[in-house]
Amino acid sequence: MMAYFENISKIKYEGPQSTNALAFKYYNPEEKIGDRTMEEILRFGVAYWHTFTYDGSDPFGAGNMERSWNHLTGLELAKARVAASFEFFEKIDAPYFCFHDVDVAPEGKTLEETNRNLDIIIDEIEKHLKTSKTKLLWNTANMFSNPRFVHGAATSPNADVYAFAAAKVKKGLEVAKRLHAENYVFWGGREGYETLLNTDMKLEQDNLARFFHMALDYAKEIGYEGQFLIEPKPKEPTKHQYDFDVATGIAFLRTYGLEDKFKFNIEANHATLAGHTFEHELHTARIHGMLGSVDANQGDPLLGWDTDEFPTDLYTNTLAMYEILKNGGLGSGGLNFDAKVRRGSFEQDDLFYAHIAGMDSFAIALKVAHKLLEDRVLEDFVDSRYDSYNSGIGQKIISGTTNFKELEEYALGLKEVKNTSGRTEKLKMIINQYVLNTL
Ligand code: XUL
Ligand code: CO
Repeated sequence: MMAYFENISKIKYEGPQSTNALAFKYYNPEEKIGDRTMEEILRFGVAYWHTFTYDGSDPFGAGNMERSWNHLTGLELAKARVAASFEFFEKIDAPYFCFHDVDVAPEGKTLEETNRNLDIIIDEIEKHLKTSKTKLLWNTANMFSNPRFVHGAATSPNADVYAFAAAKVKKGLEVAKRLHAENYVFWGGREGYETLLNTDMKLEQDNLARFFHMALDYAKEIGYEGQFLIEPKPKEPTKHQYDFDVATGIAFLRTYGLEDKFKFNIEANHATLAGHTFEHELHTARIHGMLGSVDANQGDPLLGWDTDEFPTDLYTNTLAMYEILKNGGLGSGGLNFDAKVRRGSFEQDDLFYAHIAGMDSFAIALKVAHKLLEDRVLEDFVDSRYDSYNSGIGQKIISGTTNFKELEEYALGLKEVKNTSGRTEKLKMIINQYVLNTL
């Protein structure tokens, strides 16, 4: 069998003192953090599109990624990428991967031809899955790249496009069932609007909900039991996307009676595009019991678009892992690196450095977050901050046994209202100490 990464052997854990750039310094899959191993908690996934399909092109320049499969085209290229991907998964020790339909197989001129191509490649993937430890975290349908989706897919004003989108998701669910995908993702790439001057927002949102209901019905019909996930993003490519953020997504799901069937796939860079922190989105999903999976990446504060960088910010990752641990883990979800190497990092080895950087960063974050939780650093502070609700008038508010009249009477009887400090800086200081001292 041809080796696509022949100069790289399996990446091993060598510990924090190692100077080998092609080794894990902190990610030790077997190491136990609490009662589970790092591998079990982190559930890393490789994003097929960024790692095997992305060619480095941007709006100002052509593709420049040096890849050992670049000389191939069509189905031969698609097959080579599958072989390369499983070699990569084994060498980087990734338990999961994710893909869009068009990442793995070339689109044909017709839907039949596209599906035929997909079947050929899914056969290949299925063969590899039988012998590989790597599993499919999720798959999805790309309903934003092809020009037919210019006005959206399930929110298109054109019913023919809607039908086309349905056909793609139908096929996607069949693939998910066949490959035992643990989740199925909906990211609404162009499900939104450019201007209200030409948009019937109510009809578009109703149609999107109808689409989700039909997807659920079909999954039930074929016996696919993976978790359905919505991946919020506020904008890009569309000016305003309907799945703006987790809170908007929850409102949408509840409006249309879908809230029990969906959870969220939360992407760090989408959170920041929405004007939130990564942890805000994770937290919001968590407190509503809807934290499903994570697209682990980071944006660039100086740029402000979806740069999809590998997540190396220890502070942010720590606060993300804190939410994930408080959630009891990710269930059927994982940490999918929806991240790409920078255009300047065009050599093939950079794919390994990038994943090692992301995996080590999250391993550190996991350790720090675990220790923070073990020591109840934030828990105890937050508990004491809300202590006024444990007795007296606070307890009455919580138990719903008071009213405005009684509260007014209580307020009139107060001599002074005394607040205490929120201690933001003190808490940040302590977190820094944990980041530096935990390892
Ligand atoms: C785009 C994005 C997608 C989804 C899957 O910003 O994140 O790649 O993760 O469609
Ligand atoms: Co994503």
